[in-house]
Amino acid sequence: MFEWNWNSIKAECVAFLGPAGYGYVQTSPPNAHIVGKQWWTAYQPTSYDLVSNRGTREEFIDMVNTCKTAGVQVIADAVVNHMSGASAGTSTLGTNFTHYDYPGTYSANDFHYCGLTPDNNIADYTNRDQVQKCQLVGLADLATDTDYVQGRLADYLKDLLSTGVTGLRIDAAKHIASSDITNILSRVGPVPYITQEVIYGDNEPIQPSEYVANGAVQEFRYTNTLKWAFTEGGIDTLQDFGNRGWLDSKSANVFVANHDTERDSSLNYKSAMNTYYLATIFSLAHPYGANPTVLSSYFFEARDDGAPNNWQGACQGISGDKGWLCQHRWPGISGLVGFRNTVGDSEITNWQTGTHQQIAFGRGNLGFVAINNESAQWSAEFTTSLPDGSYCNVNGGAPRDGCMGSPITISGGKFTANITPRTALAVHVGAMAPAGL
Ligand code: ARE
Ligand code: CA
Repeated sequence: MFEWNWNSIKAECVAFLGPAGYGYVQTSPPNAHIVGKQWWTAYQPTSYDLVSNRGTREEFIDMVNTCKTAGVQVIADAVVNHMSGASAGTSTLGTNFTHYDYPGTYSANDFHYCGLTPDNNIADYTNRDQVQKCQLVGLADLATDTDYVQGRLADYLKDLLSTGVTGLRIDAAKHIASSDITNILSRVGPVPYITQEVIYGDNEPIQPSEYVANGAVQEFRYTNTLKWAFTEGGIDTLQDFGNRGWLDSKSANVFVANHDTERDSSLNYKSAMNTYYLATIFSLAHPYGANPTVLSSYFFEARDDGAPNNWQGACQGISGDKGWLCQHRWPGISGLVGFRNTVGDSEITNWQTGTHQQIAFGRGNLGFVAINNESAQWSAEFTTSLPDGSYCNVNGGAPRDGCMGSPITISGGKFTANITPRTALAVHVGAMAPAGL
C-alpha cells in the first residue's frame, strides 16, 4: 500500500484486505525522514522514531493490531543501507541533522567514505565494493560492517517487531553485503517473513542468490520478462521459470510492478491493452514465486509526484484525476487472491495455448485460468482436471455476493468459452456458483 497512511491502511484491512484473503500488507517506511511531499523523502531516514508522513508510532501500532485481527500481517519497509542525501535539514520529527550527523542515532564515524569515486557516489555497478561501500544516489552510506551500526539497526528492527510487525522488506539490500545482513538479523532473532531488494543487473557481480540465506529475494528478471512477454514476446513463453537460472520459486518474491519500476521500466497502470491487469492475473495464477506482491499505488504524471489526499488512502470518494488506484480492489486481482489461496502450491496441469498470446492452465484439480492477451476473441474448448460443476468466474471479483457474470459449467472436465479480447477467466473449487444461477 505505497504511501497509504497508517489510519487508512487500518481501515482498508478491515474493509477489504482481510475479507479478500490478502495475507500481508506492505507499508512504506515508518521511520522519521527528511521533510517534503515527494514520495521518495521516505527513503531518506533521519532516525528510527516511528514518525513519518504516514503517521505516528501510536497510529502505526493501532494499524498493525487492527490488521492482524482482520487476518492481515504487516510488512514494514526497512531502509537500513543509508541515511539522507541532504547536506543538512529538518526531519519529520522536527530535529536537525547534517549529512553525516544524526544526533542520538549516528555520527561521522558510522559511515562509509568509499574513496573509490570522486564524490564517494556509486558510479560503476560492475564493481562490488563501489555498490556496497559508496553512496547510492548521494545517500550517506552506513558502515554496516561495524559493530555499532549493526547493533543500532538490530535495535530498530527489534523495535519494529515489538509493534507486532512480522515482515520486513530490506530496501537496497544489494548495497549491503549479505553477510552484514546475516549479522544484523542474528541480533534480531526470528523474523517470520523477509524480502530483500536485490535488483538483478546484467554483468553485475552481486547476485540475488547470495541473499537467499537471509530470506526471500525480489526477482526483477520476472518483472522484466512479464513486460516483454505481454507486450511482444508472447505469454506462451511463460509456462516454466525453473530452468532460467533465476531464484528458486520458494525464495522468489515476484511482482508485475513496484513503486520504482512503475515509474521507470515495467508494465504499469498506464500500459496499453489491459496488459498490466492481465499480467497481474497471471502472476497470481502461476505457481512461480512463492510470495507474489500486488502493488497498490496512485496516479502520477511526474516521477516525483507525492501521494494524493495528504497520504489518506481511499478507494472511493476521491475526486480529480490524481487519486489512488486501489489495484488491490480490482475485481480480477482480488478474485485471483482467492484463487491462489485455494490452489496453494499445486502443480500446473492441462497447459493449453491458442496463439502466442493466449494461454490456459490448471492448478492441480483446484483451479483453472485462461488469459487472452490478444485483440481477438478466443473461442475454444478447454480441458481441466476440475470436478464437474458450475463455477463463478472470479475474474469478476470475489464471489461473496454470488457470481458476477455468467457461471462456467464444467462437464467431463471440459468447458467451452468465448473469451473476449484482452480479458481472462478464472475458476476454482472455493468459488462454486450458487444454485439457481
Ligand atoms: C532522491 C533523488 C536523487 C537524489 C537523492 C539524494 O531522486 O536525485 O540524488 O534523492 O538526495 C528512492 C528514489 C530516488 C531517491 C531516493 C532517496 O527512487 O530517486 O533519490 O529514494 O530519496 C538502484 C538500487 C535500488 C534502488 C533503486 C532506485 O540498487 O536499491 O536504485 N531502489 C530502492 C527503493 C527506492 C529508493 C531507494 C532504494 C533508496 O525501492 O525507491 O530510491 O532508499 C540498475 C541496477 C539497480 C539500480 C537501478 C537504478 O538496474 O542494477 O541496482 O537500482 O539500475 O539505478
Ligand atoms: Ca552500503
